[in-house]
Amino acid sequence: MKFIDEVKIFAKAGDGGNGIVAWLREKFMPQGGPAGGDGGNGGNVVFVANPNIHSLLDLRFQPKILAENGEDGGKKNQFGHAGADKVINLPVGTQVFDEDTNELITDLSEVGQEVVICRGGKGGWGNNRFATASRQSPDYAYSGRPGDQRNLRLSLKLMADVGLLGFPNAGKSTLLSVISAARPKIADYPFTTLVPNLGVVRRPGGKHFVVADVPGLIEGASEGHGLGFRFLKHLERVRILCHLIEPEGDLIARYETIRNELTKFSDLLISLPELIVISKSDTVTESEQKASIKDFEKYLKKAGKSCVLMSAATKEGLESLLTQLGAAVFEAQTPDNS
Ligand SMILES: Nc1nc2c(ncn2[C@@H]2O[C@H](COP(=O)(O)OP(=O)(O)OP(=O)(O)O)[C@@H](O)[C@H]2O)c(=O)[nH]1
Ligand SMILES: [Mg+2]
Repeated sequence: MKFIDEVKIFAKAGDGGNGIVAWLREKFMPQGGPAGGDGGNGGNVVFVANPNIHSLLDLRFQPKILAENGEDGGKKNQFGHAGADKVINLPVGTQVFDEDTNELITDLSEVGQEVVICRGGKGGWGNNRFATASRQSPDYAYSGRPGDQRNLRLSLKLMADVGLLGFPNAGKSTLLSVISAARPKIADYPFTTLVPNLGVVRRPGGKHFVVADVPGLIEGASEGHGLGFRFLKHLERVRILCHLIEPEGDLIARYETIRNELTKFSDLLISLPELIVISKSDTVTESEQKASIKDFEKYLKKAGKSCVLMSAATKEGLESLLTQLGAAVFEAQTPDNS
C-alpha cells in the first residue's frame, strides 16, 4: 500500500434542517394551531484513530469530507431527521491542523480516540415552538444553522518505540526484517527504503515494542539532499533512537554527520536517548575491528557513550541489542516499576 503521511482536505459538517411554518388543519379542529416541526441537526465530521489504518492514502481520493445535512421539519410537528455523522478512520498518530491558522486541533495518539472535528449545525425551530398564550399563530420559523467547515492539514507521525536511523545501506531494513515480521525491501544500493516501515518486536513475557525504519540520511539532508528530512518527523515520538553505522572507514565522521543533520532537524530528535550500533560486524575480521572500531569506541567513551557490535546476517550481538532496546522502551513505559 502506498504510504502517504500528509494530506490537505476540506471538511464540512451537515447544516441543520430548517424549521417550517405549518398549521394543523384537521377535520374536527377548525382552529388548529401552528404545527411546523423543527429541522434535524446536521451530522458531525468525526475522526477516529484506527490501528488497522497505516496511511492517509484514502483521503487523497476524497479531499472533501461532507457530513449529511439535517432534514427540514415536517408538517404536523414532525421533526426532520438528523443528518448522519461522517466518520473517518485515520492512522493512530495523525495530527490534525487547521490549515488556515496552523493550529493543532487534535493529535490522534490513542487507539480508538474519537474527535468531533466539525460540529453539525442545529436544526431550526418550527413555528409550533413560538406559540404562546398571547401569540397563538406565529407565522415564522428558524432556519437551520450551518455546519462548521474548515480546511485541514493532516500529518501522520508514526507511533513507534524505537527509530532506526543511519546512512543508506547501513543495514536498517535488514535489521528490521530479522527482529520482526516486517518484510521491507533490502538491497545493496542506497535509498532502497523510500518510505518508513514499522515492525513489531516480540520479547519474552509477552512484551513487544514497535520499531520504525526510515529512509537513510546523508550529509545535507537538511538542504533536501537524498530524501532529505521528509520522513524524520516519524522518529520524533520514539523513546530511543538506534543509530546504525557500518564498520568500515571513518566511523566518527559518519556518526557526527548524522548527528549534525539531526541537530538541524529538531531539538527534540537530537535530545532523544540513543543506542549506537555498529552493523554488519561479520564483514570485518577481528583485527580489522580493532583498527576501525577502537578509535570510535574511544571517541564515544569520552562523550560518555558506548556502542554495540551486531550482525543481522549472523545474528551476533542481536540478542544483546534487543535486550538493551527493550530495557529502554519498557523502562520508559513503566517508570514506577522499579
Ligand atoms: N554481510 C552483511 N550484510 C548486511 C548486513 N545487514 C545488511 N546487509 C546488507 O547491506 C545492504 C543494505 O542493507 P539494507 O538493510 O537495505 O540497508 P538500509 O540501511 O535499509 O538502506 P536504505 O534503505 O538504503 O537506507 C544489503 O545488501 C544487505 O544484504 C549484515 O549484518 N551483514
Ligand atoms: Mg532500508
